[in-house]
Order: sequence, then structure tokens, then C-alpha cells
Amino acid sequence: MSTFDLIIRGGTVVTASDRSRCDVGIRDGKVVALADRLTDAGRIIDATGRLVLPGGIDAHCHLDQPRAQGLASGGAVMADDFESGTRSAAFGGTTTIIPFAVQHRGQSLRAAVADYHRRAAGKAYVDYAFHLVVSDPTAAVLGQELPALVEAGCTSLKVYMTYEAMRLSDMQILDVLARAKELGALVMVHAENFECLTWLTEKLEAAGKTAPKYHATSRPMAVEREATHRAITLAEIADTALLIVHVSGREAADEIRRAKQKGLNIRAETCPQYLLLTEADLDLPGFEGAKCMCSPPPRDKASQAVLWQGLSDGLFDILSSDHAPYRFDAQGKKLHGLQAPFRKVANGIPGLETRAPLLFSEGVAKGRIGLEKFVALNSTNAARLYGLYPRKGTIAVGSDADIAIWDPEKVVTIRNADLHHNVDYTPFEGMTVTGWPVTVLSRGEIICDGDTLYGEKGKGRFLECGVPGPVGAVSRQDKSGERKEPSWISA
Ligand code: DUC
Ligand code: ZN
Ligand code: ZN
Repeated sequence: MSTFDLIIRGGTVVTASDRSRCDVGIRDGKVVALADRLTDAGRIIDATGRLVLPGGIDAHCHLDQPRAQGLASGGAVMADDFESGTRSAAFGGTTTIIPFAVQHRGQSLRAAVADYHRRAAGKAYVDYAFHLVVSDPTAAVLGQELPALVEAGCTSLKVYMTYEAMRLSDMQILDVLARAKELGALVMVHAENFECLTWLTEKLEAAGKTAPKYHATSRPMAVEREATHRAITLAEIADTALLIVHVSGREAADEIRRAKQKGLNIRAETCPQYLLLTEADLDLPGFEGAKCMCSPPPRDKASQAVLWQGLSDGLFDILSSDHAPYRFDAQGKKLHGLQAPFRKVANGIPGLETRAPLLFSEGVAKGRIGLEKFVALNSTNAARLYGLYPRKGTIAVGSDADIAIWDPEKVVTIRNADLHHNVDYTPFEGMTVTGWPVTVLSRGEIICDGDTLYGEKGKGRFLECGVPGPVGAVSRQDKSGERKEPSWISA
């Protein structure tokens, strides 16, 4: 028997803190050696001239969520399930995803999670964890269900300040924040002011302004800025951590910077669409602009510059896709027809496969961020944030061998026809990127090589998240009073 199952030879191994030319030895799905020259393996991958990076972690994506009214979807169908979504992720160098188990009002949170486990079972190509969405924080949910789910490894949850069927009042958000603090869970927030955007939407509709471009008009930067400020204030009052997700505008970014400068425990996420698209992309002929409709909407060039600055200087902790797989057909964006007012069009765009290549190309290849920062934003910070580090998010002895081998010079023009999701468009169609992951491993097994899928569906496993980094100071206690570590530490 060989010493290693696999050696990745001669590449440049990059982590969030350093880089070195070395071989990576893998056995039983884990990295077991990093050294100048390793020998004796069942298989050797020549990575000369390549970058050997931790697999990406897309910590914000939506897959196979049940249809419902009063949500971002407007009743549209999600075209990607755990099979097509994780396949697409893998081809883009992402080896862990964290989608959302959504509680609908009146529903038990535990039932929502049980349903989501059923949807994922036997389908995933890469490992996955779940965030929760809490839309009905009853005494039973906060008192019994949430603690049980945190114990079961769902240690992060999202709350909404908008959408009729999802939004919580400030008082409810305070209740959730306070409970999450006790449990050692991390709260994420969708920060848009519901009443302001509803008021603006009604005015626009009364004036007959219902085309996709008015989606952006109905949700100006102030709508996001105010809600971001309020959410930060609520976290300050509850004296706990908060993650602001999908930040789009420079004004919201300013609020986050101020909060961080004050020493508040605020974390932030942005997405490729806010770095690369603007409001003008919603203003295309006919219904085309709906392809770039998401909430919050893309902003302006000045916001893009502020977000890039924030990615490079640590304002933003992670870059996620917010993959929301609505097709451009009658099941998706066109569910209510081509003349549908923007209010009825599904909010969200696909991006699991293009997330990391876009960050690499626009960030590293264009000199906006260094390689180590890319690894941090693409992988390591999400692992730390959500209690998966160092099992995921790095290349170190003992870590899972989730690895993406990148050709930093490969030039790819993004075409939806070449992507592996089940959505019939990409908002990034025709963009040319430099750098692409050419070989991708999940726990030591090659799942993609070039255009070929080698992974087996169903091999991706559910990950129990440990204590999230920002709330790491809080000790989670089990019934015996002992601190509960993430299961993989004791495994
Ligand atoms: N919020 C998300 O996080 N994703 C899609 C749409 C939305 O409103
Ligand atoms: Zn959201
Ligand atoms: Zn989302």
C-alpha cells in the first residue's frame, strides 16, 4: 500500500496567510503532509505552474427552496437543486456550500430543516451546511427549536427586514439576537427598509413605472443604508455579533465601516454582482433587465469602487454568490408574463459557478487584491465565520482535502452554455476572465477535471458547523455543562 492516496506535485500552495512551492500528500480524504518533495502515492497530479488553493466556500446561496408567496421569489421555481447546484459550484472551484433552510410563518423551524435535509439527501457533489431563516420567532422556536438546531450544527440564521412574509419587527430581531447570543449562534440580516421600498413601489406603480429598471428606483441606497444602520444599532443594543449580507451600496458600506471603527462586532458580505453590475444593467430593452434584478439591486460605479476597497482592507469578510436560481422563463422571472410589474418578478440571480473565477480575475489578475486575500475571501474567512475552520477553508495537515487547482492564466469567456447549473442565463454572459480552477477535489477525490465531471452525486455530506467565529467567545454548553466543540474536533 502506498503512503499517500494522492500527491499534488509542484504547485504553489496558497493559504490566507502565505504561499509556498510544495507537494501536498493526501490520505483518507485529508491533507496529511506538506513538503518539498513527496513520493509513494497511488496517483500523482502534476500541478507545475498551477495554484493549489483551498476549495471555495460559497456561504450564501439558495437551492431547492419550496415555492411560496410574499418572498423574494414571487412564487417562482428554483431551478437548481442540490445536484445541479453543487455540480455547478464544483466546476467553479467551490467545494462547500451553505444554503438556507427557510422557516415559513406558522411552520416549525425543525420541520423546515428536516424537509431541507430530505431535499439534499443523496444529491450533493460537495459538502454542505445549512443556515436557518427565522420568519416566525415564537416562544417555542426560540425556546426549544433553535437550541436543538444549534446543537445539531445549524449555528447561523438569517432574518429579513423586508418581504411581507418574512420580515421581522425590530423587537423580534432583538429577541432573535439576544437568543442567538445565548446559544452561540450568528445572526445574518437582509437589510432593506420594507416600508420605504413599499411606499416607493406604490408611487412608481401609480405612475405606470413598472419595467425592471424601476426595481432599482424602488430600492435606492438610502433604503439599504437606513436598514443597515438600524440593524447595527439593534446588534449594539443586544450586545452581540451581526453579519450584514449582500451589501450593495457605498452608503451601507459606510455604515458598516463606522460600526467596525466603533469596535462593534459587525461582519459583512458582498457579492460579485455588486462589483460588476450597475443599475444600468436593469435598463435593457424589453424584459432583459430582469436578468440582473436582485435585492438589494446593483448600484453605481462609485459603489463598486467602495466595495473593492472594502474587500481589500478587511471591511468585508466574505464574498458570496447569493445564487438564486430563477430561470428566464415562465417558471422563473417570467412567471407573471413579460409585462409583469417589477414587484412580481423573482429577485435574485445565479452565480455559484462564476463567483470565484470573477473574484480571481477582477481581483487578483487585475491587481486589486493579492492571492492570500483571495483565498481568505473565497474560502478561509467563511470557514472561520461559520465554525468550519480548520476542517474547511485551508490547506493544512489535518484539513479535509478540498482543493481547487487553478490555472491562473487560463482565459475563459463566460457563456451560460458552458456552465453547469440549471438556469438558462448568466448575468455575466460574454465577460472574459483570466484564471479558472481546472481540477477540483472534494475530500481527496477528483470531482472535476477540465470539462469532465468525475464526482458522484450523493457523496457530499452535511457539515455540522461549530461555534461561529464572531461569537466564538461565547461558550456553548451541553446538558452536562461542558463546552460543546464542533463534532469534527473530537472525531
Ligand atoms: N435575498 C437574498 O438573500 N437572496 C435573494 C433575494 C433576497 O432578497
Ligand atoms: Zn437577502
Ligand atoms: Zn440570498
